[in-house]
Amino acid sequence: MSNYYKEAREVYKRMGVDTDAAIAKLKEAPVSLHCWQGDDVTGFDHDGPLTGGIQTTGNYPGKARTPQELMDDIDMVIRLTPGKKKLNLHASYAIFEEGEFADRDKLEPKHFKKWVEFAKERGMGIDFNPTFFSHDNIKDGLTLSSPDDEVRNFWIEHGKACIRISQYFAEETGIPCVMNIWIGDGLKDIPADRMGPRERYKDAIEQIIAEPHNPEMVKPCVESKVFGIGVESYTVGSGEFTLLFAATHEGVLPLMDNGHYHPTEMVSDKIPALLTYFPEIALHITRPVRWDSDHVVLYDDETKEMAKEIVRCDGLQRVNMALDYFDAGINRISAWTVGFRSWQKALLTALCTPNERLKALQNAGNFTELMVQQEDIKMLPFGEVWNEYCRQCGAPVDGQWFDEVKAYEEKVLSRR
Ligand code: RNT
Ligand code: ZN
Repeated sequence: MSNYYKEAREVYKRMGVDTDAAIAKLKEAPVSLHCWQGDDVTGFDHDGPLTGGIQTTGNYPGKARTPQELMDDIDMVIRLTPGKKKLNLHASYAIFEEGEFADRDKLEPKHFKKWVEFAKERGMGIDFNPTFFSHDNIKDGLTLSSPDDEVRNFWIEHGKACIRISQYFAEETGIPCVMNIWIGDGLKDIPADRMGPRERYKDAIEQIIAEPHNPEMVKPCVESKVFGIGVESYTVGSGEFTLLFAATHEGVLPLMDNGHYHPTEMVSDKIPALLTYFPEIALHITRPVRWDSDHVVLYDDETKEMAKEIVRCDGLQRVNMALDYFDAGINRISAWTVGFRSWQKALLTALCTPNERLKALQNAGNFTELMVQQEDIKMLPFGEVWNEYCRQCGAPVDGQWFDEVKAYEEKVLSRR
């Protein structure tokens, strides 16, 4: 243990913060690492473009093209980041044997066996996402809300298959699987019927979650959105729709992606609102720049504020945290690493905040001192606590991991 850390620990102690306890707590909080930063949300089951109103921008060389390459890259990220992880997979990352193929409605647990082995060897649980985009069977931009029975039923079957696969993940790893439903369904221009698609979507999700599963081990979520590229005028799975769906369906969690709100709406403020009602919620942590641009998560104000809310609501066990961003314009390993480390920093900062003391000041109406203390906290020697956390996790401290990325780029990524 470094003398710098020992000194920092004393500084924090005087503020009423136990940094050793903070470090110990963070080590136990899982964060879901999204597989899709490694290959620009391409997956392995199709050749077509990324659809569904989302977009990766940039053309940095070295993207993963095969399951093995993606796994190798994830291993790099695991090495370069502290903290407990789950693996977050999309259905489009199914791994087929030579010559084998199963369409989305026919996917089976066996198509994810290699991922299960990968996760188990690394002691990780797995979260899952049906893939309702990048596929030919999307008609007029609609999937689960399509008026075409054949199209809609295809996607309902896909959802059910994903419940079965989620159950398999949970059984194999012994860790609950969070299964997130997000559809890009919407309209580019003024709708003639806003309710019909929502009624169909509601019925479709109900059919999907009726697929047998252990509710302790498989946790379906519904993710909302404001708009997507090409679907600017109407989104079926809007904020109200998904929140009310989760509120009225036992065992379904609302999932908030902080790129999916109007720019002045803050997910940090929504976290305590939802935790007042739901036993558990889920998050997609991203960095929206002007729109749902999915930039790499940084250690910025709103990221810190979201982490603070989770921690001071005592929500580390109730909030299922997942990263969701995809930058194709920079080294993808670095993008993954910076984002994961930033979220870890935000959580550790929150855990090193004298939350009880600050709450007491607020409740006593002592707003002058509250402001002073909140400003003082910003100058605490957090970097030393962060370094200590990295060391204890066997991960490199800041300033000592990027060279490894550069070497990997030269040796591996540049040859792809
Ligand atoms: C899209 C949603 C969704 C996706 C992933 C790939 O706007 O955020 O969660 O990013 O499923
Ligand atoms: Zn998302």
